[in-house]
Amino acid sequence: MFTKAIVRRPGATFANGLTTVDLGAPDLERALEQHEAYCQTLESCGLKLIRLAPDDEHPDSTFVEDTAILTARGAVITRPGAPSRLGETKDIAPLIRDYFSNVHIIEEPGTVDGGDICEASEHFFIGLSLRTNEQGAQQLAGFLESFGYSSSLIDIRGVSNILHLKSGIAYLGGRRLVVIDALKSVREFSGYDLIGLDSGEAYAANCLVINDKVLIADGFPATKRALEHMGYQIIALDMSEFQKMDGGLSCLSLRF
Ligand code: CIR
Repeated sequence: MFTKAIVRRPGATFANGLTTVDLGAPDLERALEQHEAYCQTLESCGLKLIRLAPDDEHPDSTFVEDTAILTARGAVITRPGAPSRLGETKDIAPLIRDYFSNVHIIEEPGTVDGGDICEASEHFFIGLSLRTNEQGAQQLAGFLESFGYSSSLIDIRGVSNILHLKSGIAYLGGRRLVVIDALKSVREFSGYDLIGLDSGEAYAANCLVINDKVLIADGFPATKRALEHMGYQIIALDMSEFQKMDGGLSCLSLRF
């Protein structure tokens, strides 16, 4: 059960952030509205929000998920894989220490982006990507093991169109994973119930379970229907401006 989340509004430089998609420049006003709707949704799910002030020096800093891995037994401050994002942990680290007593830090030459880390109950899938390297993944696996969790590495470096592991999968609880086609045959996912996505709905893979609700991006009707049919209570949120910057629902908060 989550009770809190850290969020950070997009700063004035948001449109200067990194992106690999060709969807046009984001509109800051719309991004701010969408961010506020996201925050209000988290509050409506019972979370108390810890709101960091916007950070114009780091255009991608609204994607707070990439700066830490928060678990019930301890936290890990990451070392983001994009050089322009390295400074983002500066404000996050002291805040995490206020709430967690067991805190580790990914050290150079390791890099880890939180978007590559998918918690599935007692097990963690760690994506090896252009952002999370092998040294970072090994350091993280060791920290998770010290917390009593198992983990496995999933190499997504050859998978096109996803920045992070969680751009392509989401854990819904039990043995259920939402997964894009390109990751369906990953050996580590055998033994899970895989929920596929209709063509054209791959972006909806980044959905987010918040207590008894599932947040999904708006505009993906087949995914919404399928999840509702399975009994989930869905909240659909407009994510258009964050999608333009390669971001999804999970990226915008650190839940604990
Ligand atoms: C980046 O490229 O780092 C940002 N524009 C998007 C980060 C998205 N974060 C996430 O999926 N956890």
